[in-house]
Amino acid sequence: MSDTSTRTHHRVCHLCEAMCGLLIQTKGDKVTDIRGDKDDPLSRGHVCPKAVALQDIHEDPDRLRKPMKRIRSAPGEYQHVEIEWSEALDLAADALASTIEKQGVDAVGAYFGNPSVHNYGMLTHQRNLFRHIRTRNRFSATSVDQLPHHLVSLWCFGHMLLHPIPDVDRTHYFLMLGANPLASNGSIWTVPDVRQRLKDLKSRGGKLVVVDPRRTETADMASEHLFIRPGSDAAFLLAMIHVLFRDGLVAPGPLSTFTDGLDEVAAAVSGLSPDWAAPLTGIVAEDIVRIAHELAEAEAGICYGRMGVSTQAYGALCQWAIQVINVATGHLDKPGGSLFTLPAMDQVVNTNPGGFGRFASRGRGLPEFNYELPAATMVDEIRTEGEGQIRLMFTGAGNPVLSTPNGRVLDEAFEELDFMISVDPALNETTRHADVILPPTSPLEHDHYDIAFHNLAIRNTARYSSAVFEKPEGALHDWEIFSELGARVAARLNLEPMPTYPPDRMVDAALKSGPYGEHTDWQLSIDKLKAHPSGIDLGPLEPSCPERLQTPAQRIQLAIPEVLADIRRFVQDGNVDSDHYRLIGRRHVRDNNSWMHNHHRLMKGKPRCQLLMHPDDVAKEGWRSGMLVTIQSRVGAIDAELAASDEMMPGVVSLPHGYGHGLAGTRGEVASRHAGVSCNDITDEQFVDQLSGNAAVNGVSVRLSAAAA
Ligand SMILES: Nc1nc2c(c(=O)[nH]1)N[C@H]1C(S)=C(S)[C@@H](COP(=O)(O)OP(=O)(O)OC[C@H]3O[C@@H](n4cnc5c(=O)[nH]c(N)nc54)[C@H](O)[C@@H]3O)O[C@H]1N2
Ligand SMILES: Nc1nc2c(c(=O)[nH]1)N[C@H]1C(S)=C(S)[C@@H](COP(=O)(O)OP(=O)(O)OC[C@H]3O[C@@H](n4cnc5c(=O)[nH]c(N)nc54)[C@H](O)[C@@H]3O)O[C@H]1N2
Ligand code: SF4
Ligand SMILES: [Mo]
Repeated sequence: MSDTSTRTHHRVCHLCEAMCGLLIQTKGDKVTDIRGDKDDPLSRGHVCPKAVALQDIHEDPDRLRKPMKRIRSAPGEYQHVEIEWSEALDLAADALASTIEKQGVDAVGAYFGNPSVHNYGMLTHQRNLFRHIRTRNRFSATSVDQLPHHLVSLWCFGHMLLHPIPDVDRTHYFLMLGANPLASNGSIWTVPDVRQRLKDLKSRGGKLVVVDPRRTETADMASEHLFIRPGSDAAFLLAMIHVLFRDGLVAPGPLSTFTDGLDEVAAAVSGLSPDWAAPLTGIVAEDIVRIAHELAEAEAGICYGRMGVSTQAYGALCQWAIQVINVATGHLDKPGGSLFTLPAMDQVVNTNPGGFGRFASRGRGLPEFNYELPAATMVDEIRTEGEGQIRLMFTGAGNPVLSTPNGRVLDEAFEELDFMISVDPALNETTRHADVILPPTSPLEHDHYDIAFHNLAIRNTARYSSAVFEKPEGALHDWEIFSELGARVAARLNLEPMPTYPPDRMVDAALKSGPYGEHTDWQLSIDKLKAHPSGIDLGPLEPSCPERLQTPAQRIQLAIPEVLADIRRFVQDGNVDSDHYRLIGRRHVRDNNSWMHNHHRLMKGKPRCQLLMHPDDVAKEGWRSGMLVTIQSRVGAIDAELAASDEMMPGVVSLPHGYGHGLAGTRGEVASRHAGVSCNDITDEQFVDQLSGNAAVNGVSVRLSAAAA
């Protein structure tokens, strides 16, 4: 007889970076309630509206439960049919092995999406397959997102994962650019209940200043909001640095004993005054001077920038300038400033520091980072003939057709491949091209430890979640799919297979040997975390430099030659073209990139896939809200419904990404009723941050016209 008792499970929400603690109530095999866990030392009971989607994902009738094989149903027409696991794994392994044998390892391309970082089995076990496939054609969502952060952390602090984390609970002044944590719940900054924390900052007399081309939900609650012309943040930040030097505000304090390069930085910005920056940014010189003074003079202050300043034409330059400001003002490595974490499973010690530019892409010569090429050039590597051309594509937890620039062309290119394999629970815009889809268990059917995001959290805590439901018979976890496939490929290529341990055993070993492990009073282990299911508080972030730095001499390096050269590129470029509109993105608290539009509870309410435009611009064009406009870029055109909004900076329009559902061969009943259009059909794969290769999905130059009836 099946178990119908009511139980309460402790669980971490893995959907975004905030890692909220949950209490999930179940009766038999049904979820009956999901709420915040007040005893979680990090999230203190907070949840956002997406938490309930854990149930919706689990129960989604469109979620794949068995592997799918694509068959031709008529000339040019395909359909996916269910097959058994053994057949699916053999099919995938045969294709991988024969591609490698016939065309070489670089003929295999791989793309990993954002949820792969939220899934600990995927993080630990990708290697079980890819150690046999050391292809140069690796891509991921990193290069449509936070690549500039990694590059700057590698250059300045010596490790791509050593990111300064805003200590919001103890700060007095917070300068935030290109981030909207009230919608995103924070990024490269694990900060559950960010709204309350920002409110608290204001009520203790502190100041929040938001710089964004849109008056976002976060800007709305800020002490001050400044519109900035998309893509011009580098001018604002460089002029701030100029003011710090000019007005004698540079005071690194204890950092000065282990910081190199401030003099070179001073020389590089000597001509870049606020008067130079004002016409580029749209921010008056007096404001730039005042904000530089306010931040420098604050007892503890933060300069932080995220997506909006990372996925733009000068993303790496912006992220570098932000860290220069934190160092120059002495706010780095100080309570109330930005500090490095010391997580229980320390990725900075456990992973390689990263590397840059060791090889370049064949097609466009874009640099690798951490053995990955920029996603913006994936299509070139599929289409450029010759040695190293991708013939087989592997995707894991990604939807690049909707999430990478010029996705429409990528959609076509996937159809030109010899073979495609996707590890994904969805039959979506990307996986519809796959010859084999391998769907993992649902999140509630496996355990979880957040390997990635404890490294980015505002407090050091540790929390392990057991599976809520047992794994259905015959199903495989993500990590098992990688192990099974790895073993099969190894057998076919006569290679040594990798030994397989479940991820909890790997995490257990890392916890025991980590900074709170066996040699400390904490004695952290998986067993200890199981005995504390709401998590263990390991304390606030502490100053940790220079010891924490991973640069060869444990010194902060600011004079990065590549960046100094990029300043000259920026100054020459100027980045003003006033007769076009600039397109930027937008997130909503009930969206999660492209993959959570199939859940009714998240899709209720006003339509979201609208083009926001300032009312003066709407009037100038002689248009009105509700009409369809055509948005045309270099690569293509889409039509979207117009909505006038004084949230927008004049000259700038905003459309969310992740829409464009309902394509032939996909499965998603609710999503196709809220299909929308994909803004990445018009973002430009040639428009990248030239320094890092990161896609510039913000600040795209577009022309608008009334759509034909
Ligand atoms: N224009 C524009 N484009 C953008 C952005 C933007 O702001 N504007 N944002 C960019 C950013 S920050 C990111 S991170 C990328 C995201 O880009 P991607 O990661 O490529 O896309 P997602 O929409 O997150 O797709 C996630 C996929 O993972 C699957 N999935 C979910 N959970 C699991 C799991 O546990 N296991 C497996 N195997 N699969 C799973 C889902 O079904 C879905 O197919 O998009 C980028 N693209
Ligand atoms: N609800 C929800 N939460 C999410 C996600 C989601 O899709 N939905 N995605 C998750 C992921 S993968 C990520 S990476 C994070 C992202 O987290 P955030 O970076 O906080 O995300 P956004 O809301 O995209 O904020 C980017 C902001 O940059 C602004 N912007 C655009 N161009 C420019 C510019 O040129 N200069 C400046 N200064 N600002 C600019 C935009 O108006 C926007 O407000 O969110 C995560 N959380
Ligand atoms: S903020 Fe929402 S989506 Fe993010 S972890 Fe918390 S409940 Fe989950
Ligand atoms: Mo992201």
